[in-house]
Amino acid sequence: MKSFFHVQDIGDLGKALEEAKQVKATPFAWKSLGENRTIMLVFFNSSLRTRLSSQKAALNLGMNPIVLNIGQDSWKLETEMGVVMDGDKSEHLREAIPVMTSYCDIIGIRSFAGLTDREYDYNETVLRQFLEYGGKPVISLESATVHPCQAFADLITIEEYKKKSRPKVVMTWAPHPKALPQAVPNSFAEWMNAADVDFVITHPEGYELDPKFAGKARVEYDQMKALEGADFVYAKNWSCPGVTDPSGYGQILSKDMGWTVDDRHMAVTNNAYFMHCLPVRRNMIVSDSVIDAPTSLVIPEAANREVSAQVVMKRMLESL
Ligand code: AN0
Ligand code: CP
Repeated sequence: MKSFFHVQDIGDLGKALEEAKQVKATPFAWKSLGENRTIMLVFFNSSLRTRLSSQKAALNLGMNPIVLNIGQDSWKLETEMGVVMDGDKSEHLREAIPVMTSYCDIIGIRSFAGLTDREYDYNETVLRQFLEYGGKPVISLESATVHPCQAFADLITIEEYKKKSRPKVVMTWAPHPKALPQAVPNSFAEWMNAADVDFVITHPEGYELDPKFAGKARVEYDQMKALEGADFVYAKNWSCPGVTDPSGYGQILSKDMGWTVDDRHMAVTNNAYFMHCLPVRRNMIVSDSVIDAPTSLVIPEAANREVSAQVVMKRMLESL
């Protein structure tokens, strides 16, 4: 595997889930696979789960992880080509990338959407440069438009907890005070469309996801109607994807607290499990009562980030 951005990169989902089960049961069984191998984990943005689960997954495989926080540990990096570098950025990505990849076998990058230039973000401009100038396998640790390690962990979690072969999974938009990227909902939609689930997306008008990710998923604008009979409720905020109105890209269109997932919403579901990728703002995205209920999966879901990361790194090591 040369890159891990999209669901297609993992191949057959049934096989990937089976491998995830094995990795979870015997995490240290491939300890020699990563011997004398190094993974570099590069963070342009904050992280708790991704940095820790990726380091742990690498250690399980016997690999050496190196973590770099851009701008804090390193020089500030310029990411756009052709600019006069007379500002606060001391080094260009064009040099920094081949330097970083000269010290590692695999590289993972967290680089959030800027949410100002839709084309720049949706072309995955930063990640593409790592592919082009790095020459090493690249893992998106949430880039401008995707968060595949999260979506894979979400699918593993659904597989573990589902009570019927084809559960109803509802992804609902929820309010947030700051404009957030679409990477998490984009990837979740992409992975659910590829999985054997009855998938429904609900959000206020204007929040339509890019068709590349929403695919054939059913969109229901009435949140309560969407949630009826759900087996899994996946909450997430995202800013305007700019599909229907490109000028709205990255904007907050609604702060309607009626969309906060609470007991009233969960009451119409099929005693659904609650999921969120974390970090979550309590009583904005979800009520204390719902996230603290026994049906909340947020902790096992986060724990599965170690499993999804390990399967991806294992596949990459096997193809080096
Ligand atoms: C980020 C996002 O919504 O993309 C990271 C989620 C994993 N969330 C925040 O910045 C709060
Ligand atoms: N879910 C997730 O990616 O969390 P972090 O931003 O803390 O890594």
